[in-house]
Amino acid sequence: PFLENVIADREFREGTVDTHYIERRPDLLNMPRRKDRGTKLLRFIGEVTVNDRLAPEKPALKKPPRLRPTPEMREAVRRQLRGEGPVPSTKVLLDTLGPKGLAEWVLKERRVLLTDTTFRDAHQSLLATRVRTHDLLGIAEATAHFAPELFSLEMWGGATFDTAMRFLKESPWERLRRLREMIPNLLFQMLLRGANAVGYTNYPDNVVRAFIHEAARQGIDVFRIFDSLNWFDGMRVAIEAVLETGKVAEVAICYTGDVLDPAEKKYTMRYYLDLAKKIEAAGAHILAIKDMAGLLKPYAAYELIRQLKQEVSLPIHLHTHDTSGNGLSMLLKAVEAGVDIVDGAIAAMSGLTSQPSLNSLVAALKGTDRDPGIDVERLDRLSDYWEVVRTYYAPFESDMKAPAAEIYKYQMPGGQYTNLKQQAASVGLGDRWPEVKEAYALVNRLLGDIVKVTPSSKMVGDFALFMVQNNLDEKTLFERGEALDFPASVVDYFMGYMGQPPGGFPERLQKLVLKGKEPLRDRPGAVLPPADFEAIARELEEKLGRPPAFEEVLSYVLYPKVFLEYAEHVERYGDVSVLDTPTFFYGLRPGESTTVEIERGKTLYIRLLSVSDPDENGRRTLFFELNGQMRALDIFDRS
Ligand code: 3PY
Ligand code: ZN
Repeated sequence: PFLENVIADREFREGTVDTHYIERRPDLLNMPRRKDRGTKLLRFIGEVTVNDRLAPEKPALKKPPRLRPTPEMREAVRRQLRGEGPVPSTKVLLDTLGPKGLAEWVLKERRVLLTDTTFRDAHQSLLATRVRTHDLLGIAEATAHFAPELFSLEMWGGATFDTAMRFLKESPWERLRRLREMIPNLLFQMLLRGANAVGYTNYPDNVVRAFIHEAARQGIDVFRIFDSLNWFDGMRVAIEAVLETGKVAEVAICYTGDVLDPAEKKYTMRYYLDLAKKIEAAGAHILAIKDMAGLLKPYAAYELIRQLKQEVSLPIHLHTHDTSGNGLSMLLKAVEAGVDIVDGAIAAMSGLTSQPSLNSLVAALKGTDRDPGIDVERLDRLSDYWEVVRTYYAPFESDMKAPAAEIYKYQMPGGQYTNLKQQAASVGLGDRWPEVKEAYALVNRLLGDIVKVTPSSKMVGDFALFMVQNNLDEKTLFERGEALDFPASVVDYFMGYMGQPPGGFPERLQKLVLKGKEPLRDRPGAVLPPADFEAIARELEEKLGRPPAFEEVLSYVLYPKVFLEYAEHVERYGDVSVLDTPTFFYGLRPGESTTVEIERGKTLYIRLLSVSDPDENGRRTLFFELNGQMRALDIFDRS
């Protein structure tokens, strides 16, 4: 089996193996994958069809247009990859010039450079992070060829890492590798929560380091690093690790408040300029302004970018959310002030809590001296694809229909604004949403006005729900707090597990929450015992019954329970990422069929013929056709 596995292995066939190949790939020692993949998939489809479909009625879903690059587009990308031609590949620039050279190149570009967030933040913000690898792969080749002028694709990290395993039952690592294969010319960018990595709490330093090294090895080029409290120490280890990899350390300042508000005492221009200088001194290659809630207003953006440009010499990359509807005007003012790179999303996945539309931005800048030089027609074709694919995810859409200027008051990050509303509804507070928003603002004030972004924003959200559920206001919180058990995230926060907020913790509230427990005053990463990866690999081998790959050890360290449940799902149903999204979410109806490419050149044709009524034990029999053969399957109906 070992030789068979090696010969079948993609890395081996491509001839990219190095001397650590065998050591890195213990999975090659496993028995050949069981040949019953078809049966496992039928079982999964059966379960979804009978029990787990997202909606009782399957919506009429169209197939997305298949976008094929023209021969000219293919030639242009081939030239890019050879380092020739009018439009350089940013990926080739990084690989040849290194991160500093790339940053110098960015500074010299007159055009404003663009990052497309469609593969990560756009769907995290609009569709609860549910977009599947299958649909990303469906547009990957076209994206590389229709928009080769992009600076980068943000396509990994943030909430996508755990969501992939938790809800989509697919491997985030496999997503990265497969996209990398199909998109050789664009920089891949990820969002990294500093010492929280892609999680919700601080990890030991060696975990953060190992995660970054593995992500870099597997294809991430640009690491956007932030700390959820703008605590510089919380980013230090991550910055150092990225610098070791030779990839781009893009270090972020999270923007909050209103820098032009004369009443602003904490998050002032001086605050941002000082933090930017610290980031520059730490060796960052790019400075990011991460406006996660869309609070940066157009004229504030102009002033902020103008002054940052005077005081730091790094390229500036601006990220925002369009919740207020002012996103595009804000980006235009930032472009006027000299911002180097900005984030947007493909039209059909833009707007509201997502990023402003790249298509609109490109159209607005056409013919100006900072024209991004991208063909808007081609972006529109990419949007045609997303317009159809987005309909598959309809159950994850929020009911937000119009821009909300109230975001300036409530300050909730893009994804959270709609998520928290659903969370409130799920705990029976649906009709008290206005109170939840007010509580969110109140909690922020009680905490001393903190930066709110994952994970600190989740904590504020949990705290706000807790206030409303317990009918608390500022006064009764302190009167009754002794007797109340605060949400786990709130306790974690006051314990210092998310780091230290600028200005410290409000003491009275901290005492109330911690009830005598001693909080950390140091960096959690420095006091948490380092992960013993070898011992963890052995422990995981026990559980899986096979030696794990290193990436699996990392997934397990970051998300033990989620990873094990995912691994169990794979064991039971095989790799379900190969299914098309309508089948994955809604199953099949009698008479419907689907084709599944389980590996290159190996396709299963599956048709559901009929579903019986349940027998006295609640079992239904499903008749399938699998590559021309009849298959019957019993599924217990849990309804
Ligand atoms: C994340 O951390 O997932 C974010 O998108 C923060 O804005
Ligand atoms: Zn964002």
